[in-house]
Amino acid sequence: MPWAPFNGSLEGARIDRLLLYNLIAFAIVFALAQVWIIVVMLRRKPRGNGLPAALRWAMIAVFGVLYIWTGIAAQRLWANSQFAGPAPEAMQVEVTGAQFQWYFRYPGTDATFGAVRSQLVDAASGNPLGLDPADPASKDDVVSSLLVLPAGREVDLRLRSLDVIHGLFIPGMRLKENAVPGMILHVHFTPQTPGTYSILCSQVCGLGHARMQARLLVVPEKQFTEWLGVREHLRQAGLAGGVSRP
Ligand SMILES: [Cu+2]
Repeated sequence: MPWAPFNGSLEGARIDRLLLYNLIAFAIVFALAQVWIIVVMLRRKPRGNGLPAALRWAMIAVFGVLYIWTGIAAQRLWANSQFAGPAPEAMQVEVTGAQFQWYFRYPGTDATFGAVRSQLVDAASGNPLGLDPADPASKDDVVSSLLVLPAGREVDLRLRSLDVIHGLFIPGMRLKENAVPGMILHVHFTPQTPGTYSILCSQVCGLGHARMQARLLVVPEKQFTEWLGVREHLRQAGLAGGVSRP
């Protein structure tokens, strides 16, 4: 679709295709309905009992099938992506929405997210997520305001919110899921094409909602490993407390 943002994810092509089919199907229905309205208006006098019964039933059947197909196709696409679950080897990244900023957390070499405590949340002192220093698993967690992902690898995002409902929206990945306080929601996708993509908030979450934006950087695997390695090193050296700027 030429009017849609560039799609950089593996799953996006199927979503685009479904959107296009829906658009074509309903554009045809819309055009036929308009033609029919004009024909009826231009007819001088009513003829018989309107449409022949066979034609009427045929139209109902065609529209019925079309509506049911639309519903099933969309449901299958959504269910496949949501309920099938990510592959076990998918990369884990945590996304936290807060008024008015996105934070991205990588679990580090131990592959375990450290404990977070709401009492410890303090963005000014560099701990915006409230990482608990007493938990050994939190020592190597990397928190970034830039989402960097390797191309061609499936990512399992866990979404959290620190305050109100936010909506993680990455148009270039055809991805949208809410971040709800008190819940952890998962969404998975596979970024494919290296490049920079916009990350927005799709829920009106307060006065700063419009500037709640971030960037997704899709890079080759090697570059990603280097980037994460540097972040982990800085973190362990105590140079980057909670959050590291890109
Ligand atoms: Cu928001």
